[in-house]
Amino acid sequence: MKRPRLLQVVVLFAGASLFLSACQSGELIKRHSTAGLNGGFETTDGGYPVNWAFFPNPEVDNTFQVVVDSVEVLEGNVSLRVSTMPGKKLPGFRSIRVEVQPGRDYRLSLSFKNDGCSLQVRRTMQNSFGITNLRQDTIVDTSASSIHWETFEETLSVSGEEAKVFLVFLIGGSGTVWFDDVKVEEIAG
Ligand SMILES: [Ca+2]
Repeated sequence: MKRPRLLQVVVLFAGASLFLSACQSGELIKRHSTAGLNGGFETTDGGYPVNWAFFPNPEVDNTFQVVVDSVEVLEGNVSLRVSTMPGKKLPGFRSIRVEVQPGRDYRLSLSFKNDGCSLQVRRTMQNSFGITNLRQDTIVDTSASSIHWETFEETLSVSGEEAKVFLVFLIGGSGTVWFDDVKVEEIAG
């Protein structure tokens, strides 16, 4: 009786290990407890801006490069530069969840400079548990290259059970995109 149980435990453990290693190789995130959204990409750890999740893991997948850039900068001292080639997965990155309050308005803004890629930015609203997606919109969808920084800005009215917002950036094609100055700020009412 004992042997099959032990086998089950071993199989379960092996399965869990595989799952964990798949998660770890699937994306890269360096966390920092006080950096917040880090939308200017100024706080870094080991060459990556903290509190942003990059996928696929740029240290594993060579079709996706992530660099903190001090040359093409809109805000502060650095921007985020990502370079892509067509690969198995559409590369991108995701913000942390920013807390917002129902009944209030927020100014959501972000800037980018595109050289050859297609870019989508999706905004997702979640409830306070951070597990239910209540509303999702594509707020940027462009393939236009530009030699200048482009800024997207919207007024985000929070309602109902919405309590958190996060952004997902998806980058297609071959080229380079710079990002800087991502903000979610309450509009004083
Ligand atoms: Ca910056």
